[in-house]
Amino acid sequence: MGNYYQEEFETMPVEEIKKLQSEKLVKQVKHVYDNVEYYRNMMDEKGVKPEDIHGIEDLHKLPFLSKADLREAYPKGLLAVPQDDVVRIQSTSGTTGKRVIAYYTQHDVDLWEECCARAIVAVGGTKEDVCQVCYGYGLFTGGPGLNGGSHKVGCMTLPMSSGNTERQIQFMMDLQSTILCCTPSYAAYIGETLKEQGYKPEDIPLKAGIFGAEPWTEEMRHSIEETMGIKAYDIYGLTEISGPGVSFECQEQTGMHINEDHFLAETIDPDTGEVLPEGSVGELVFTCLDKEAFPMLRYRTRDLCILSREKCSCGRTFIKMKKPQGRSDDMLIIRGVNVFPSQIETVLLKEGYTPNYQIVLDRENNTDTFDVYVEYTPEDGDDVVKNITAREKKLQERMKTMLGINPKVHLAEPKSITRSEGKAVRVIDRRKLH
Ligand code: DLL
Repeated sequence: MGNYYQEEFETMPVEEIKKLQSEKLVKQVKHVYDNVEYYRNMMDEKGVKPEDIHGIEDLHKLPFLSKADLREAYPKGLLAVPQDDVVRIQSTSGTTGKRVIAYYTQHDVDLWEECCARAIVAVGGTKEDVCQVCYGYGLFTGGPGLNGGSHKVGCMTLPMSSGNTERQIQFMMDLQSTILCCTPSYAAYIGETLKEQGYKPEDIPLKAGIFGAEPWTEEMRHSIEETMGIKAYDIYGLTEISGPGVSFECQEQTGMHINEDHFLAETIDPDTGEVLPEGSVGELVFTCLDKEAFPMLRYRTRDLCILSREKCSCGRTFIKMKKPQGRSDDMLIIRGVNVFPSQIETVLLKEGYTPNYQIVLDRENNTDTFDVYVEYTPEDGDDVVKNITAREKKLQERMKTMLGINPKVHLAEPKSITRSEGKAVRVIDRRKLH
């Protein structure tokens, strides 16, 4: 059994959660229909009225919202309350086109921060902890979300934002931070810098990390845990739905509990839109059950993952999502084969390399070229110089087995690949330029 921030909800029997979700959904659909012309038109087009929604069993009748809708309704077309009720916006950049702007009433901010507080308590956080938040602050939701959650728990909060790694380490040591919140790629960088400065895991005051905002593998988790002597937990979220804390990991570390009293999750077949049974890989779709200002209904995230309601030893009853396997739009198609950057990360870490890599794609003679740059570690230095070709060949073979196609692997000097302080840039796709 674990610690909870809001035990009444986090451990609510599943039947009761579903009842609560049904009640909230009926009200939410009416709120959206009455206040958001854009979605009202979509419902009218589909021939659905709020009266047709009696509970979660009717969810499938509602139309999906997608990033394209957000773009079309930009900037305020999906706002569901008068602007005077809005107290905050957050925003995220898409890969193409306009930014997403999400709006919050005070109720929405509280709800979001409570979700982040649940995540902090789930990793063992209490008011005695010192929580160092090095997600970016500002428009990005990472910093403000975890900052608010940390306040709610009563931790001493260090609003560091990302970057300036020397200063991060100085504050960590001087103030004895116990919980670190940042992207996993930045955590790996902080860990690498600590190691270079001569700190051993037992010298580092941290006990836990709350890492998310980008895909990362189990291998990367183990590598960070070892370097820093901590437990590394996953946290997931997206700006459209609120920010970090849509789901969070508990001490079991086998997937993230979705805050189901606020966010209703489905997985669908990304091609047909058909709702899939729990346990199969599909695109995650979320419905916000009680957000006021920006209440997305059936929002397609593009994230691919599996939902599972297996009993959890932490006592939480919320459904779990497995680590997202990547976004359907991050998937690379190289010479016709589907490749996720996370597969490459898995191979590298298994073979004893660091998670510092970059994939470069280009086209030559109408064929895709596929190069993977991988750093060797300073300790490997002499051996690499002697055996570079053999080492590259071995990695290449391992990747071929995992991916089904052959990349060209280049071992690069330590520190030659740019480090990330936020979301890592793993792929440079020059094919688009031709
Ligand atoms: O990244 C919110 C966040 C901040 C989550 C801090 C966790 C921690 P966006 O910038 O809108 O919001 O990006 C959302 O990032 O659809 C996923 O593709 C990806 N993502 C977020 N968390 C994870 C995770 C924030 N734990 C998009 N694992 C999402 C894999 C993640 N991908």
